[in-house]
Amino acid sequence: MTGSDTLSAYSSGNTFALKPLTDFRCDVAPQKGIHLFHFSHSLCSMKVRQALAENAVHWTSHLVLLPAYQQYEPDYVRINPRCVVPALVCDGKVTTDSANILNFINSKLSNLDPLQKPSVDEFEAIAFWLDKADSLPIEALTYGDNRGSNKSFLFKRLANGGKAHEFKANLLRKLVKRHENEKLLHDAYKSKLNIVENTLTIIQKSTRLNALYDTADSILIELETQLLSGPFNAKGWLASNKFSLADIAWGVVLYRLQKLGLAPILWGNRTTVSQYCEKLFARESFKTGIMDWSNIPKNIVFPMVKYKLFNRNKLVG
Ligand SMILES: N[C@@H](CCC(=O)N[C@@H](CS)C(=O)NCC(=O)O)C(=O)O
Repeated sequence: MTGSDTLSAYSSGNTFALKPLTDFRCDVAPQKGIHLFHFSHSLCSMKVRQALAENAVHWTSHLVLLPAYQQYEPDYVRINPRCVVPALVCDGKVTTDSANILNFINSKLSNLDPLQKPSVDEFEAIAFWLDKADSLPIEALTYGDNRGSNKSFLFKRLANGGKAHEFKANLLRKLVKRHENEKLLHDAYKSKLNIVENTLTIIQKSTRLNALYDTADSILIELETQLLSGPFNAKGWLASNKFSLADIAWGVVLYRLQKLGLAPILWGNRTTVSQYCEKLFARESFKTGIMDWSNIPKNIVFPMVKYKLFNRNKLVG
């Protein structure tokens, strides 16, 4: 097994995913203003919403309903060929990949006084920890199995032995064929199909899944070491005395691992990690970017009912 087998398919060390887009002109995207295509409960969307809140950026919301596979709708794939959320659009130009979007918001859209932000020479450390959070194989841990205790109902249902991924793979195979004459769509579906098939082989094989837990465990040990020896120990944050993008990425990742019931396994007796969580979850932008979107009936059930009533068999037909 290679190192990249135990990392997220979208982490910088992996070659499966299409390259992220940065401020890339797209005629079919909204041409004026700042727009976020996202899903309430998606981890990567959470990061971006928090970054927008943190940098006082006003934006327009476009929900992409993952349970309805709207991330595979041709209209959306023409904007984000990775077939995932989130995608950020600024005046008709698209930026994809959550870590890339976070950097874009920080450098191009921020309305913060530069003095409130970490200094330029902290950039490398911040990028390192941002990348680390991104490399955790959260998708496989979410869909893989139910070893976490007190896992929430939503996540218990998702870990169903790979059924959801088998369904996605079949849907993507159909889409590859259906759109063989439009290169952008054809290549996008093909690349996404590779990723889904690879994830499927991981979550259906306990030895590979065990290796993911080992990877997650060693990343959490690295995190604890940094918290104990870095700026957090002097009342700062993970990679700087000031709150940074690395803290946004880690807040969301630790929150998800907690929801998966994995806190006792991954950092049960590491109190510093728990203290870091408390500090992250108390941040005002965490409330705006994550908690304010956590209502399941409002953000998933009702939009899904509306979608099913008005778009029956649009994609999954
Ligand atoms: N970090 C990558 C991955 C994004 C990602 O995996 N998004 C998930 C939600 S957190 C998604 O859209 N999943 C739907 C799917 O894979 O079909 C990116 O931002 O492009």
